[in-house]
Amino acid sequence: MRQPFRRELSNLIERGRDRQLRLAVTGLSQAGKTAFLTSLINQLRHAGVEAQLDMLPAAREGRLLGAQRLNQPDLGVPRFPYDPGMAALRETPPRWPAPTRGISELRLQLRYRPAQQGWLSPDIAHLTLDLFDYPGEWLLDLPLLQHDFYSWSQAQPLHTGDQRRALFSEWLAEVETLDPAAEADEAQLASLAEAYAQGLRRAKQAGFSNLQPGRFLLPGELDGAPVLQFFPLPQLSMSKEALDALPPNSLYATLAARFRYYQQQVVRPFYRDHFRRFDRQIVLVDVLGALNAGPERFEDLSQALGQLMQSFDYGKRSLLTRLFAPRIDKLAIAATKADHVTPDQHGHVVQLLEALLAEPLKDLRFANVPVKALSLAAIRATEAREVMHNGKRSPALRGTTLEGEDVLVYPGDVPPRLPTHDFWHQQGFDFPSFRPMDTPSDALAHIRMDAVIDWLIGDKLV
Ligand SMILES: Nc1nc2c(ncn2[C@@H]2O[C@H](COP(=O)(O)OP(=O)(O)O)[C@@H](O)[C@H]2O)c(=O)[nH]1
Ligand SMILES: [Mg+2]
Repeated sequence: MRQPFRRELSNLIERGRDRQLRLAVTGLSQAGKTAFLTSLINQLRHAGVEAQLDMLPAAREGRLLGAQRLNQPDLGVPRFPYDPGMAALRETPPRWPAPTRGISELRLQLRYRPAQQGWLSPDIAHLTLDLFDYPGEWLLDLPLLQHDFYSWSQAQPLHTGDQRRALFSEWLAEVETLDPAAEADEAQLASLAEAYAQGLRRAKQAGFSNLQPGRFLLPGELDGAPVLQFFPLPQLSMSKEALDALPPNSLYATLAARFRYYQQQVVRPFYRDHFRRFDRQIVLVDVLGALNAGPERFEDLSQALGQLMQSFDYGKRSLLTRLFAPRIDKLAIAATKADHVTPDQHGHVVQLLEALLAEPLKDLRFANVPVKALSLAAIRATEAREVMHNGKRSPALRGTTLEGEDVLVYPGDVPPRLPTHDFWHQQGFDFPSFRPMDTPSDALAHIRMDAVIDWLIGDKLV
């Protein structure tokens, strides 16, 4: 075959099989997933005209023509509420998109002009992007699939950290008097399960992340169902063998059976239907929020993310593995809400993110999966300014707080490493939550959405 022809043909095959991309937007509750998806859709829809996407070559070169919503493949799942989210952002005063309470999907078709025009390549090509959104609380159920009831009970961080232990103290005191071999008392199980759920809700309120089971926080359609009436048994004094041999009506066996049911009937279908098949992934982390919340919660977030990333299948893929065993072959990890700090701190934010995810990053590097770490603001709520301070220029942020107060602040220095004891005690970190800015143009203001879009899908738009 002649060289040019062969190249054309291989381009064509390449495009043909990569027309579709499933992007996993992962992050714990409040990480910024819904804001990210809203901004992603918004930027791509306005790519040709108003969106500021200079870091994305297809947009910069004017080849990205825009994006259209298509009917999604799964008719049983609600559509991602993009229009309501945009409407909230355009209200006076603007509001953040409403928190996610269930699963939703969106299929976006991008139209672009291939960079190299040849007699075999089409004038206009398409890339279909499948996106879905879900409550972050449910994501932490994925690590629960790797456990049985015994190991799960032991893995729950109920005794680590003073603040966390305090939130569960009453429940712990009662659970520690239970005899695993005693006959299960339904009413007692129901009330202890409710008390455990309350502990999880309080811990969530207090900013903790590593909270399982996720449906206890946001039950969805399972509200009040007996499948949610279990809890871990910490500090078991009997051996696993002895526990496994207990009769089915014993307390231990009853809780273990409910745990298995939850795993098989709630978590596994969620994983199978939504998390098994992904091509690319972005992990969103509210690093700055964790820094604001203090050392115990910062460590808790690190634990939760480490566990979580073991639930995904990473690795290079060939045409065959793509067809039969899809894998995530490229990944971005992003510190969200970067507009909470001044631009000179963004480098440190990324270093801190890398330190927080050091363990999972090591595994990814070992698996030879390309990963990019960056900081971004999906929907920028502040403007970077400079103020004169003691005769020197220094950076500052201007924004409006959620309460409607206009402020000019310097939120603090971000440590480039995991914060030390001294950092927490001397320096700390403090910033307000901002209200979104008015959006005069169609495209939302952002920080580095273009860089992240380029990393995640740019290679498919050539
Ligand atoms: N300043 C700022 N705040 C953000 C940004 N993205 C999200 N937030 C804030 O974080 C909250 C949670 O975001 P959301 O997308 O709902 O998180 P999710 O739970 O992961 O879907 C929002 O209500 C905003 O207050 C951002 O880019 N900039
Ligand atoms: Mg959400």
